[in-house]
Amino acid sequence: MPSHLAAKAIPSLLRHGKIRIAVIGLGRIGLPTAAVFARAGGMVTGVDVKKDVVDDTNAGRCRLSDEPGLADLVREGARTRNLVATMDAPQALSKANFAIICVPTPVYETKTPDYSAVQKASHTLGKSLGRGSVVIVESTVGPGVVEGMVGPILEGESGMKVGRDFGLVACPERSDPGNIMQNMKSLPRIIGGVGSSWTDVTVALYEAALGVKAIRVSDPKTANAAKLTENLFRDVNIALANEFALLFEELGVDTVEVIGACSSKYNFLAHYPGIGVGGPCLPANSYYLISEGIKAGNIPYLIRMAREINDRMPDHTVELIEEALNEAGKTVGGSKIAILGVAYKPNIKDVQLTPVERVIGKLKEMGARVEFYDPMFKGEELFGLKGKSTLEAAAKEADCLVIGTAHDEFKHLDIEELSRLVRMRAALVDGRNLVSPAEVRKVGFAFRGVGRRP
Ligand code: SAJ
Repeated sequence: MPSHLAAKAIPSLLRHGKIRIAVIGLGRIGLPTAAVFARAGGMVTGVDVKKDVVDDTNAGRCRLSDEPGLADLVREGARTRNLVATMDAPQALSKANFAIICVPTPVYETKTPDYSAVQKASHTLGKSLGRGSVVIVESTVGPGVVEGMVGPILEGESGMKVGRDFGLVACPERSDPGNIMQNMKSLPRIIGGVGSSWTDVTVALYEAALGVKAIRVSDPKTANAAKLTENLFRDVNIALANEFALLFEELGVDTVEVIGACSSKYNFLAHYPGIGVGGPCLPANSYYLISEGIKAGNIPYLIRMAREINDRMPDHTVELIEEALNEAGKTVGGSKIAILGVAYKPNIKDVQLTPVERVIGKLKEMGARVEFYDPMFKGEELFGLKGKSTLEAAAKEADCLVIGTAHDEFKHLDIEELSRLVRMRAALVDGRNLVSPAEVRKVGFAFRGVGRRP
């Protein structure tokens, strides 16, 4: 049975393999977390409901090929047996000093938070929770959800009391998908617990394992509020950039040129307009705060409006595609439209809530023959389409090229070569501010870009 560890003893206990850590959920956050704690000496048991993920981890294999540095760490963890994975949660959890919840928190169609995975993990954990252990929630949730939902479930299942018999702490993940290992080594973690002694041991654990000074905050809801604040700050600023883009297109002003000029001022933080905001985080996180706000009788208008603006951008991109094709003397219906990049952001293999999916769906509805090429999904089936294995194959005989993701491979497109591959006169629509409008027009394309001068 785990006992309440002293914070100052943590670094040496960790180094000497005396600390048992369970990580619930071995996805894009859980697997790197488990691997990093294992490297630091933790005896880590990863728990996942997917057998293939468990088997892969135990065999030292890692499918997150777009996370530099992770595969080596998983291999090392499996080789040393500091990292083992299981589907048998009670066995892993009953002996753990620390249990870290890293399960997804998407939103339902109704735009309300789906905390079902966190609830399920809390019920499972509560049944096996040992006195003196610490439950750490890394999943992103609304402020108050850890205290108000996770805590009561754990108490109900264990018969023990938060803060007296076991610890409950929020340490929301802050890692940038695609750069997670780098972030883990450099980004301070924000940690807030129910009761300072539990916060102490958690701060000691993360500082010892990650080697980065942690930021202590008063309680879990403050830690969760901080996580949402940094993500919603980004979402709202992207919405502002998108609003400028919609406006400047009408005024004949180039938004990218404007942002470039504004970036010369010390307190201007550049965000860019585009085809839309995707991923498991930004399109969902706002609704955690909106739902807590509504419960508290305060509706956050700006945050909600920002979501509406960002959610509008895929449709606006389809309007630009229609305009550009018309300028080329063609229509969407019957045209071959090649989408370059479907991932929700550059250089990662992830299409969760990607704005490109809605663009593809609308173009198909309008009768276009849609193809896509994405270096992260060569030849793979997505959105009812089979990805092309080369850029050239996708562009060949196309009536319109649409840039959906700013992958590195598209950073230096050979516009002249593309103009020879497509069925001229053709259109090129830039949804990620990647190409120079002048260069594209010079070789004969009809050009449109989000926020660019038409
Ligand atoms: N985007 C724009 N314009 C911009 C920046 C981004 O349209 O100026 C779009 C991207 O193309 C993408 C979406 O927004 O579709 C989200 O991009 P992102 O870079 O925010 O990537 P995420 O969602 O993978 O990661 C965010 C990060 N949050 C912040 O930077 C504040 C990451 O650090 C978080 O850990 C992550 O959310 C998370 O897990 O919450």
